[in-house]
Amino acid sequence: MTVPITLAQGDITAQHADALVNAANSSLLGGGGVDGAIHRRGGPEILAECRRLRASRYGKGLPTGQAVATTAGRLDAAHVIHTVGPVWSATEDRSALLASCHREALRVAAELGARTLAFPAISTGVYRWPIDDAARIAVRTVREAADPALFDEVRFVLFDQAAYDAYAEALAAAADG
Ligand code: AR6
Repeated sequence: MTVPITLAQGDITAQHADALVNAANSSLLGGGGVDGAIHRRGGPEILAECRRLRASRYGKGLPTGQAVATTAGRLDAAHVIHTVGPVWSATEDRSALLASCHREALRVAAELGARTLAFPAISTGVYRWPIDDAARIAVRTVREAADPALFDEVRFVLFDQAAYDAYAEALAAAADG
């Protein structure tokens, strides 16, 4: 048995789930893309909690590949789980870090009792990871790491058609394999 993996196209901040994953950076203090949208729509409570995390557990920032939860503020979710994807490199294989983002977000979600979780396409925007490769890693990792007893649904929310198609293809390939 594997967890049901679903796909949606659009803005992740318009989604309802127990937890939404943010493609953050180590500072946890905001940025563009998904991160900008989450803070804009979620409101100042999220940033306030991120600042507290920086003042306590994550004085040096959240390391790449790790995940931490905050409130979801005004978003239609109970939690935001912030994770930091690796920047794409053509010379160094950072796939394990991208897989780790997904695994750690699942681990944090399970700790919180979040049974539905929505991921964006981590690292595929500002961090330039090729979408087909990111999709393959994300889908494979979630299939392997999400315990079906703990999750009802893991959703990937893809901003554009090309990203949606890449994840659909990765999902079909994983189901065949
Ligand atoms: N909803 C869903 N997907 C989105 C949205 C949205 N509202 N906005 C963009 N995407 P990115 P990264 C897609 O850049 O590559 C930030 O500045 C986008 O098309 O958000 O992990 C952070 O602070 C792409 O496919 O995240 C970091 O500094 C995917 O989401 C840095 O960017 C991820 O794009 C992280 O870069």
